[in-house]
Amino acid sequence: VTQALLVSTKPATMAVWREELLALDPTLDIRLFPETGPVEDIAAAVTWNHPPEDLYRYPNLRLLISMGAGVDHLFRPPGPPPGVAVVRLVDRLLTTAMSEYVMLAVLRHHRQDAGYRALQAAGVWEELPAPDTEATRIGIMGLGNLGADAARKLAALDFRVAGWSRTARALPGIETFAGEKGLLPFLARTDILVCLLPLTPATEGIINARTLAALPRGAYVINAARGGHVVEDDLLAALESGHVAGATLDVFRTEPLPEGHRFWTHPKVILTPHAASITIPRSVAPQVVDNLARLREGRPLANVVDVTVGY
Ligand code: NDP
Ligand code: OXD
Repeated sequence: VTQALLVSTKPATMAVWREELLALDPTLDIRLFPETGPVEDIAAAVTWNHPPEDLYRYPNLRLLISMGAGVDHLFRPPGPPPGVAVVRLVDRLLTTAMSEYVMLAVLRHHRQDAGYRALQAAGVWEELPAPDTEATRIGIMGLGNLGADAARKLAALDFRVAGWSRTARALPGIETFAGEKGLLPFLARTDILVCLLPLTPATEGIINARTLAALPRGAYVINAARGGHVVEDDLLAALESGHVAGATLDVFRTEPLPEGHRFWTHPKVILTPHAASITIPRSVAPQVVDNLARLREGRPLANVVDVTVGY
């Protein structure tokens, strides 16, 4: 029987994926959406922001591979077809890039870059108060592949780092909090909040008026996870009142961020276009080919998503 792989993302990116996958396994039968051929042929799909209901058309689909670390795009209603396994990407380059993004945002805030740029623009020679690294408390929401790496690297810079996860985690040199019970104590000790959570029903809107109010006054917020984690009006209100000093945002409820959205021109917001960490097909193609071989040979899949919790 035919065991074809459906690839679906932006057209230009699909061609690159095909090339990288075929370079590793020339026997792969690859179909670029929407040119699927007979729907019965499709055994697996590697996708990004693919219309979720379309995946119900392939009666022999057994494996869904996210083209990113996040899988929320696969869980939009109606969600993945029942009985289809879901895997995601875990990649060293993706992790390194995310930690760089977080460190850049942390250091830019910590070293008062905006203040010094404004002084330079005004031609003013003046020093701002010296930052105290060991007294600066960073709190990372999500201690998974990305959060744990960022935590370790920020701790190596001598920041005081804590993390929050769903289940209890132990990481050397990092204070850890878990679950609903751990959330408010975690926020209360956090000067710089970093969100690296997956977007699930449990984390939707988790950065809201209640949680922002639990941060100390003058805290800074970095969201590089998903736009759905932030209640945008609540963050804007906290920036307005000065309770939150500023924010670095890579992800938004609507992407691209609509023209005229307040974040575009907000003096306390630094934004990037969902570019904190970009999947590089050449880097991740080996794990995709490996998972396809595991599927064919009936071996356990790698980087499996728990479809009952959505990450
Ligand atoms: P992981 O699945 O490895 O880690 C997720 C972490 O979040 C785990 O520590 C998990 O807890 C924790 N978590 C999940 N649900 C909850 C909850 N309800 N309460 C508290 N903690 C929770 O994911 P990654 O680190 O690989 O990626 C994280 C996210 O980053 C992705 O889902 C994606 O949305 C985003 N991302 C953004 C990119 C960008 O360019 N902006 C690029 C790549 C990813 P536990 O340890 O107990 O399981
Ligand atoms: C991802 C992303 O989840 O790019 O990998 O956002």
